[in-house]
Amino acid sequence: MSSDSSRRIQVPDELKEVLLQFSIAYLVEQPPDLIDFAADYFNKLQANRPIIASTDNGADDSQSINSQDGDAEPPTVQSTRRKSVFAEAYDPEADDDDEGATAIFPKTDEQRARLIESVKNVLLFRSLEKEQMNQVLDAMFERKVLPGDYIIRQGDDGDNFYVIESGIYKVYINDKHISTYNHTGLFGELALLYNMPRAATVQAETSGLLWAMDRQTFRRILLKSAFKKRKMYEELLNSVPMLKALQNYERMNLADALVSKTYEDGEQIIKQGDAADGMYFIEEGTVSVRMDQDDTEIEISKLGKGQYFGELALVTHRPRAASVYATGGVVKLAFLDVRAFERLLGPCMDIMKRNIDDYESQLLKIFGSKNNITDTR
Ligand code: 1OR
Ligand code: 1OR
Repeated sequence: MSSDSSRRIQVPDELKEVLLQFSIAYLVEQPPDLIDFAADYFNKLQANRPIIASTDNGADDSQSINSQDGDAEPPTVQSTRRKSVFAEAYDPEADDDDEGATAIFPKTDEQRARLIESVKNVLLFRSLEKEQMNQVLDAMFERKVLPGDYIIRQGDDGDNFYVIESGIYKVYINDKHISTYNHTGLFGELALLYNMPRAATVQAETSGLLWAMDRQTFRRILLKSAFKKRKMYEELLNSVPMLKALQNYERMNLADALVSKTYEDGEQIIKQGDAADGMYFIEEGTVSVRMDQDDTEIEISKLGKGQYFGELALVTHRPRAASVYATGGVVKLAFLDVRAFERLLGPCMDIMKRNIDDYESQLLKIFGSKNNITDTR
């Protein structure tokens, strides 16, 4: 969604989100004085910001570290419920878009393959379960555009949202060119997301191909599932002491990025020596951490609900230091892939590193020698 000059600078997602929401509020309300409006807007935003971390009992870092010890009690779920940021923008209970069946647009294999390629990098889709993803693919339809075509006009009601397969599209607000999409990206989500008139005009500069999804499907599948997911992971994320280092908004982004995985009793989750693709939070059940030692494996730790593992290899960029198995029944995990880990868990890095120092000293105790689990050279 960037113009040539803005593409060189990395804009943090949080900044984009806040500024976009502010811009929309400004555009919709059209107040006489921008600065007065901005001062008021951001004061309100600050006043309504959910209270986090510091008032919670036992939220200090030393407890976070101890809670990862095999013998420690799993941390309790906090009683102070934080309101999800998302809930303020969207309330699925109040959403009456739930009636009727979802449209299905039949596609050839070739079309479907192109569509999958186009939506591959859409963040909004990445966290969908397989079944929902198939619903989304079924519900999207192709739209060919010609140079000069208006796809969206500012002020209109929102009908569809679009993922770009090809073509160049220019975005105008009040007839002023503000950005350009170059053969990739998506647009038209704001009006559907916030139930507002179109915030901008989008016009095709070249011929191209878009994949569209109607408002109802968008809200039903994407919004509802994102909302449910945030609700579902809210408890887990609030129960992981390390994540208290995150802002509420950051924790919600984390919820969006998590993927649920289930393992049967005895099943291997991580294999020592493998390359790492992500880390895990334990939603339910217990896992056993084991290390190879003279042709056998010995258990070095047991972890339970609210604890995490698999972070070590991501932090040190080394192979997995240990194997991890589901024990004592079904284990439910929330998986965070390495890209999301790097994008979202920066604020927790210090705590994770201290915890890793703790592994080192345990290692020394158990094996009597330094096994170099964290040496990154
Ligand atoms: P929509 O449903 O409102 C117009 O229809 C679409 O243009 C909008 O969703 C976005 O997907 C897309 N502000 C608002 N809408 C934008 C912007 C934008 N850029 C792209 N769209 N910007 C803020 C300008 C003050 C530009 C941000 C780089
Ligand atoms: P990983 O990505 O290396 C295996 O994959 C995971 O097991 C590892 O991340 C940690 O999250 C987890 N030493 C090394 N890894 C451990 C340990 C551990 N405990 C859990 N993991 N020690 C146990 C300390 C109580 C020290 C070794 C004796």
